[in-house]
Amino acid sequence: MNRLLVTILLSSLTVLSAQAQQHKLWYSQPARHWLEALPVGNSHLGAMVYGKTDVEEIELNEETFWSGSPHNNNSPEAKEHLQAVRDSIFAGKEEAAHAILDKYFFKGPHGMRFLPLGSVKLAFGNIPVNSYRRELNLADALNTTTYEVDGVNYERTVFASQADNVIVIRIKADKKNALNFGVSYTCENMLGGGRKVSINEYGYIINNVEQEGIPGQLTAEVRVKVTADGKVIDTTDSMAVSCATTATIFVTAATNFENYHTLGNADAAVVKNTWTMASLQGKSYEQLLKAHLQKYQEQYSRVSLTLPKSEKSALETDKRLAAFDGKDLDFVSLMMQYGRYLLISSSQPGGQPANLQGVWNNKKDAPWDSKYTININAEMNYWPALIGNLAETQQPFFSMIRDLSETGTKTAQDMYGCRGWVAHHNTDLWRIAGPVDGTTWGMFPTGGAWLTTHLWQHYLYTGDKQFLAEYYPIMKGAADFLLDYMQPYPADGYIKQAAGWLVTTPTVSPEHGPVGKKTTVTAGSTMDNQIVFDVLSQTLAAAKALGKDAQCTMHNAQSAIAQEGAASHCDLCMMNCALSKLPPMQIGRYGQLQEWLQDGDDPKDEHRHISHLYGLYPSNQISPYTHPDLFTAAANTLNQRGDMATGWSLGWKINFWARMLDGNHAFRIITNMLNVIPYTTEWGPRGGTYPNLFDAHPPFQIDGNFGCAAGVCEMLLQSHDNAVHLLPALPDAWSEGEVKGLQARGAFTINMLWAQGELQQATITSKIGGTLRLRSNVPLKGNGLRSATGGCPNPLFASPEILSPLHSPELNDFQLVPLKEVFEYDIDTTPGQIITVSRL
Ligand code: FUC
Repeated sequence: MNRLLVTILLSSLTVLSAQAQQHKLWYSQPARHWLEALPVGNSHLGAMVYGKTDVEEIELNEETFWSGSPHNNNSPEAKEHLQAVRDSIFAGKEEAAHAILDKYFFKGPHGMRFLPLGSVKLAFGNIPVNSYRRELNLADALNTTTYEVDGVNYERTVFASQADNVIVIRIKADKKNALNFGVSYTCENMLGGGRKVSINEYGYIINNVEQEGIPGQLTAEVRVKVTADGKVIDTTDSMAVSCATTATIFVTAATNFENYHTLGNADAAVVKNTWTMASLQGKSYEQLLKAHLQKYQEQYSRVSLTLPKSEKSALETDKRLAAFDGKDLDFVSLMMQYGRYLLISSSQPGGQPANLQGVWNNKKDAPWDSKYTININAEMNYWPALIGNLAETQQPFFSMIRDLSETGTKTAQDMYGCRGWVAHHNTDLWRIAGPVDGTTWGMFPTGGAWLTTHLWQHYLYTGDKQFLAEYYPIMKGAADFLLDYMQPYPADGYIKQAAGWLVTTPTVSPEHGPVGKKTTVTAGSTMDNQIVFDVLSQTLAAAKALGKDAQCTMHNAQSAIAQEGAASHCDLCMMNCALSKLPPMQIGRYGQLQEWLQDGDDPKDEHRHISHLYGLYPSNQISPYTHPDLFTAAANTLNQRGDMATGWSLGWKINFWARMLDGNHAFRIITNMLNVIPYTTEWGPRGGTYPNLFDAHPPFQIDGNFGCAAGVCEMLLQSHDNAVHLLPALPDAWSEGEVKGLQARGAFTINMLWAQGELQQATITSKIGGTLRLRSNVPLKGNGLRSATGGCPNPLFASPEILSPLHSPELNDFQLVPLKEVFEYDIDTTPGQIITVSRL
């Protein structure tokens, strides 16, 4: 391309770049509904701000305020019926197995629920206002409401500080003494009224509730303190500000939760809040704001994405969403950054992981209890964390995995007599690991195993061996469970070609069953086989990286096949042996990747769970370069399932199409997701986006936001398949743009600039050194760059060898998906080195 043209394009991008950092959600009306209100949070606390001018409402959450108390939900009757279940499944009598499972395996409660924690209300009186605007600025995590009344301009700023664990509400008038309003707090389960703690400071005690026989034993306290430069009058349980010019309200909350098995005394919350409020003493508003900005921006500003705007970009956010026509590309980068904003705001070290609604829920009975669904949803929450340069947001998730490895050890023993640990398709604050809801959904013994793959991915992105050593026992515990739980498919079983394969059973392919069966219960679903492959091969690779593979000490796996193959009698040997006996992936009669051992897929079925493509994303078992047949089968499955779905399923499909290296299709799914769903639509089959840009399943479920954010990143950068692939799935419509700060496996930070649909320049920072293999759709030049030869030189982004797939004998016409030409280069790097490559 002409050098002058490139220079012009690049300088126009610089102008855009400054604007891109201005990502805001804004509206010219107060929120009428929670799904129009704007979220702020610091992981511990969440708040939804309505921006009302008569009675402002700030709805609160505290991340540990759930129903119930410590308990487990393991069925003591499961073990004695396990063999009967397995026998029925192998005999093709899955419905009979289903009945036994429902009767004996689902005895405990079905998980507790995440509870709302009331509202702070600010009463200003019912006066008409002018020049109204409310906004959430993603660059600084500040929510601002401004308006004018009788010539006085009012400004409210709300933020949730990570630095000080407090929600700060600052109200200012631009005329002296013009500020008059009342402050109160309400919550349904509040015990009595407020208690005056100190001057202009009240504490409100709220008890949690019992659920399914598990007594409520949590006590929360919400603390509200008001300061103002006018008068503050405090009555019995509320306060009023009068004749002020500036007022600041501080809100914090805590419970007596210590961890999943221990609660503090009932006054523990009061003690925590007193400590928080005391730590604010002597700090000015400006200091608090500065500390908030420092902590927040350090994470948020690591990544920027600049895509062109259109005339629609200037519309207020709900109208902009409704008008989305595929040209306002800045809206795509807004959605990506909103996902990062929501993750920063709902998941920080020391806190709880983001649940189905992050940390925001105003319903007494939230959909699916707003808990952790670990057959896709909780995992999806963390997809943007590594690639989107927010690795520390995973810490609460990793703590939950550690907790589950403890509770799940008992579940594995009590329910199945297996070593290691198991978790099924759901968990909650109390880290239940037994199955819930019934066989159709809950009989998923690989939920915990799936979680551990995130530990390995963290290692691949960082190369952090200390981290790997710390979590290795948890990975191995998941592998040990699988070794014991899996069974050899019997020679007289009803699926003939499966004889001898090592399979999980009972299990499900999440929430979906094959044609001709009235149940989801099965053996060796494709997703399970892929998860087992990952967990065993990742544990083996971790043992190798940590130098543990020389040890051969244990040889007590229960499963017959493992024993039979365990010639050298150690767990790692058994893992190797088990890997060779897993069912291979199979390509069925419609050219699809089979979801089950049998060819039971319906090409007209548009079910939201596409579990068998776990191997395509998030895993890396389906490569266009090493297995073009599987890659084609995955494309066929995706096309058969269609482009519409619930919110989270759309989020997954963006990532799937990115992995299919088809940016145009991925963008089509994003466009489908940017379909406005009115706040009145609480339930429905078709996903989209609510006016406050929360993902609509519907109902609101935050995983779609995170899936979308991860998907946009995955379209721009991939590093799972033997190379760091620059711009692997750029849509034709995104012809120019710039991204900074994305992370690749191997601990590389990548900045890229593109124009006319082609990469122009990439700047790569190597954090830990190592050989970088670059893959690009255009030829590249740069110092030290040489044409790639041989296998992937960097084990951190090398893909594993999988078993060769089997093809259905009925499949005749199978056209491989054509691939674009790619260019590959190697370059050796040292820690801290910055490399610049450009288009040749
Ligand atoms: C799974 C999904 C549902 C929903 C729920 C929280 O069960 O099938 O669509 O997302 O989790």
